[in-house]
Amino acid sequence: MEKIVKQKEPLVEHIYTADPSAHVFEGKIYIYPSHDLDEDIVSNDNGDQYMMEDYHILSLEDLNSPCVDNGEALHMKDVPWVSKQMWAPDAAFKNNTYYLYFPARDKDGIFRIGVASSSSPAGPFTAQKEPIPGSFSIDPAVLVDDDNRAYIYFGGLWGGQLEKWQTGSFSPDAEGPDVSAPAIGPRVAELSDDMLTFKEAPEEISIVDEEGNPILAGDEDRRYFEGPWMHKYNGNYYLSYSTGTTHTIVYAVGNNPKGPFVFKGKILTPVVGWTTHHSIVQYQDKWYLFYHDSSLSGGRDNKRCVKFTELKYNEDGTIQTIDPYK
Ligand code: FUB
Repeated sequence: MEKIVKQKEPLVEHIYTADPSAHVFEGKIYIYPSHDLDEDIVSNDNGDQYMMEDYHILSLEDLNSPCVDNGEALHMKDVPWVSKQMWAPDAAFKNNTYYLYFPARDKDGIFRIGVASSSSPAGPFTAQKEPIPGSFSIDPAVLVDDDNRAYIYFGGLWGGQLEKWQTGSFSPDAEGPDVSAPAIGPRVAELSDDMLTFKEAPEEISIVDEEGNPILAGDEDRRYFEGPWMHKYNGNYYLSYSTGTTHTIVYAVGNNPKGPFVFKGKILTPVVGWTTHHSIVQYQDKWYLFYHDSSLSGGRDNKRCVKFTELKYNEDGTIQTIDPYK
């Protein structure tokens, strides 16, 4: 049954959804979420409970319309290199084409990032036969900048395997740095003009405090964990992300798409469920935060639901912290 979606309520209830990447395409709001399976799987630190197999793209004609599920847009059976776990995707528009970027484990169990394309923002999408060469880890987010150059941000700790790439190649037993060492940063690479490959080797992003000191690995209230998002506000680049173990969405600001970014504060306090994952989008003259929680399943980590709420800036460009339950 269709219902008008209210702020801080699940966008859809007929399937479990998570990791919403929202964009305004062709005047509508399109949401690119993960699709959680309705299965009871015991949670562990490797993320084995997140066994997603396909993507359904949601859309809102406007903020007073029912949310539409546009059906299956891509399934892992149609992506030859994928073995399992199609995690948090994002989408971008360039070259008159819509691109879907998605992480998944390859046949060796290593997370890679794939790309698929479509003439419609709702799909269906056709995937490239191989992952993006040189890609690794999870949670791609793409910014097409005002000069039409596109950047992909990605990376996630623990099940997302980012610790295992510190030397530049995959070390299956590698662990994170000492708590007193700089935290591992997310990665950024400019995309090639055809949006299908990296134009350059990915670089590690530096997130620093107001004094310019790197955020340390033991600073779990501020260090990067997963789920990067990049948006621009008043000409500045806002990198926002999940702190994982402390369950908040935070942000850092810079004047270059590759950073460095200065840590600023908290956008979203903890939600029901272990993971927190978001996107930020301008629609007409307001800004919105899309996020998820596990309220629809009564708190099951791997059965989440996508929601949205208005996001407000202060006059100095800082973002007002949102409590998802007030
Ligand atoms: O949905 C699977 C994983 O959980 C995502 O890739 C992470 O960001 C976390 O939300």
